Amino acid sequence: KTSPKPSAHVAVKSYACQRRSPLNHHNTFLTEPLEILAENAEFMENEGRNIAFRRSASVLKALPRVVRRMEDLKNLPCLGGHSLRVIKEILEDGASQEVETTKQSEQFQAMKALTGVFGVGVKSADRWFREGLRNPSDLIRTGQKLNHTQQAGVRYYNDLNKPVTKKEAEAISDMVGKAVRAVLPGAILTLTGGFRRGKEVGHDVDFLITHPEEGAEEGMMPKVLKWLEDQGLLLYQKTTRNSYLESRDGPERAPHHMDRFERCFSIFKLEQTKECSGTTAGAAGMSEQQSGPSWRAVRVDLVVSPYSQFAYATLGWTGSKLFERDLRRWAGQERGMSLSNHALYDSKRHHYLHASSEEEIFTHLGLEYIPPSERNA
Ligand code: TTP
Ligand code: MN
Ligand code: MN
Ligand code: MN
Repeated sequence: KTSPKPSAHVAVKSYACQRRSPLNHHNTFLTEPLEILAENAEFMENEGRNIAFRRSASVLKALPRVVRRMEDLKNLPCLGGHSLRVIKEILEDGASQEVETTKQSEQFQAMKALTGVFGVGVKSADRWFREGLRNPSDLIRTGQKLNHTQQAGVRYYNDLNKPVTKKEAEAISDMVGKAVRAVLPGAILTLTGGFRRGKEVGHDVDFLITHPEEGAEEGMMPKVLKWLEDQGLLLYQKTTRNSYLESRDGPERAPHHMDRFERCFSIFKLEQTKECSGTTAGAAGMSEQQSGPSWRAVRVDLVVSPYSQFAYATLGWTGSKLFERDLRRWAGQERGMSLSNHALYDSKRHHYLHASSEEEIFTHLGLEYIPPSERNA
């Protein structure tokens, strides 16, 4: 038998779904710079590099104490050469030259500003950047052709880039709860996303809606939206119909991380109390915000799931994104199973595994249960 590891070295598992990642951890001074490099790689559409830096940062989030020397990183998984160089530089010099240069770069700043517009992805942002555009005002000034989502994104740019507080999320939760119960008594509303993981602020508010009677949830979304619309609570909405059954094997199959639930990307009009409503300085084309300092715009995601898939939908929409990614990777690589936001399929035994709670899904996957507050990978 080999002697036990010196206690200074903690064992960290290599899949994020095998680790506990609390919201507040000890190594923000390392994870934030690594995540800047990840984001930059995302802007360059370098997915391999993006995920490598995200994984490195995530491993450091699971450590029980501050990293002080390179020695503290011995035996840790997922730390590639590039990440190690960055960490070493921060430990020795207090900052990484590469990270500082990236943060200052015109391209990084422009991509951040342009992808910060709701409805604008990396591809459009990159095209605009190469045409010399740097921020949302440039889009208006040069008369770029924008779709409806992007128009709303520009109009509410300032508000949508202001963090949503837990209190605001609760206020919206009350509104959505009322709408849901009004159109379908007995319906269940669950807060998902970052707020379910215990975050104090978010970029949006995510909800999952279901009803214990299978099928009763069908057709709910338009009714909920109409109720909210009639109350004057919606500034923007775009619904996507459920297409799970009809186009499962169709040519336009979504990437595996996207699901086929009926969902709505929306912008809510949230009345604010006096002390919360700071002045909203509007950039070009965003003047609508100035007339209404008594309310703010908030991004809200609504998803409707049949009761039979509710546990999978809840797990899938709670995040974090890296936690979800590793759950699917674990299922495939370690269990020969296929996990989606709808179901878990055992590819060896050729059957679907039913689950009525998240705990059951972890059990099916042979994983220790990790509560939402420790999925902040
Ligand atoms: P987000 O709302 O994008 O992220 P978040 O709530 O973790 O963080 P933030 O505070 O910035 O809002 O997504 C929430 C979860 O939903 C995320 O884990 C991934 C999942 N999701 C899907 O499963 N399918 C989708 O199509 C989208 C957009 C998200
Ligand atoms: Mn690396
Ligand atoms: Mn969210
Ligand atoms: Mn969301």
